[in-house]
Amino acid sequence: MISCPYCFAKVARRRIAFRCMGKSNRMPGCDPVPDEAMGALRGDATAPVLPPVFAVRKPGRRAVCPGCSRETGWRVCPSCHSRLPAEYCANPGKIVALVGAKGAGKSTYIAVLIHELMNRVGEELDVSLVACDDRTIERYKQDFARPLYGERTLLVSTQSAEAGPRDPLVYLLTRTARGRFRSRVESLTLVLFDTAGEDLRHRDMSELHLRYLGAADAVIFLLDPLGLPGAHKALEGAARERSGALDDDLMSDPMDVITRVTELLRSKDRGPLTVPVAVALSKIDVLRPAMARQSALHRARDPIRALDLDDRDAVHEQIRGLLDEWQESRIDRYLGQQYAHYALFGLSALGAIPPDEKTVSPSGIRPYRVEDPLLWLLYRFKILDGIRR
Ligand SMILES: Nc1nc2c(ncn2[C@@H]2O[C@H](COP(=O)(O)OP(=O)(O)OP(=O)(O)O)[C@@H](O)[C@H]2O)c(=O)[nH]1
Ligand SMILES: [Mg+2]
Ligand SMILES: [Zn+2]
Ligand SMILES: [Zn+2]
Repeated sequence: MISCPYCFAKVARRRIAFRCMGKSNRMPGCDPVPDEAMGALRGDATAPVLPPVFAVRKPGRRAVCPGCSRETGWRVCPSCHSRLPAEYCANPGKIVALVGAKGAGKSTYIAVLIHELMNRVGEELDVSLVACDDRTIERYKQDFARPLYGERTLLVSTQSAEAGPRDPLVYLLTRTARGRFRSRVESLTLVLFDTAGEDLRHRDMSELHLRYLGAADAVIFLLDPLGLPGAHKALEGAARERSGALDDDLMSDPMDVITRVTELLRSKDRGPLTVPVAVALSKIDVLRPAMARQSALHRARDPIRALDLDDRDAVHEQIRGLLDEWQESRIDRYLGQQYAHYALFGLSALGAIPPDEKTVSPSGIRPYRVEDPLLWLLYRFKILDGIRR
């Protein structure tokens, strides 16, 4: 069973479908037809016109089109007809749901996390990250990298999925684990879907979001300290001024998103939920330096090519302490009751408070501990070892 990374339908491997290659290079092939399933996913009024999709008895890598007898290797999801990347069919895929209130920093986090994995962190952990499809490359460039790293402007608020379809980012993550005697290569496909905070606040979340959460193998919650009233005193002056604006917006209550998403996950499960959840305080650069001094959070992680479990415990305890201090221990209590595996994190994607509403700090993007939640998830997925020292 795999989950389609585009429509999040569960697909049995024997139901993977194929699309005819169509006519090309004067080769005979089926004529293109309107693809209603694809049109429905994209929310377009007129369905795109593409060569037909067909099912086969035993889907392998290739199949012969019953219409034109031409061989094709274009595998698609039987529900939405999106192309399934070969790597996605071959490797276990993990769908990571990234959720949080509007403005919590989700899009910025994705932009910086991918950038870090492709550069510094990737090198440190011997991890390579490669986009599985062209749309991922295009989308990452256009919506994330170009504005943030190219133009040095902050990202715009993510549009509601109702306004138009948004494709997930699908990456193949490969890691070479160096053992004492031999090294082994492990791969998994990572599907990141950038939700709009706006879409998570409606009681009747869209069907796509429901399927998305239902298919999630892990959840990352981002909690904005600016949205936690108790955190006010701990904020840096500039951040304190700005956080006042959020108080009027009831929709920015971070706890709200957590309970809503948990209720949805619960519909399919009784007892503590087994899906691992990483709960991260985003934007920790807004906290006064005094807060962070002498703390676990302030120590940079040592590059050890594994998850440092002692460091993990220390950070978890420190965030728990902060929430407690801010009279937000209900968050931690609730998570403990609902989830069998949850872990608390603190991170900053930008590393500094933006000087205004539009631009990145002149000192540049200096992320801090952005990879921590993912490392913990890789550890839970058994791709990364955990060590105590
Ligand atoms: N200080 C600080 N501010 C941040 C950081 N990351 C994001 N922000 C601020 O938070 C704002 C919102 O960030 P986004 O990434 O767009 O938030 P989002 O969760 O994607 O919001 P929606 O798409 O509306 O749901 C940004 O414009 C920044 O001003 C950070 O690491 N530090
Ligand atoms: Mg966004
Ligand atoms: Zn699909
Ligand atoms: Zn054909």
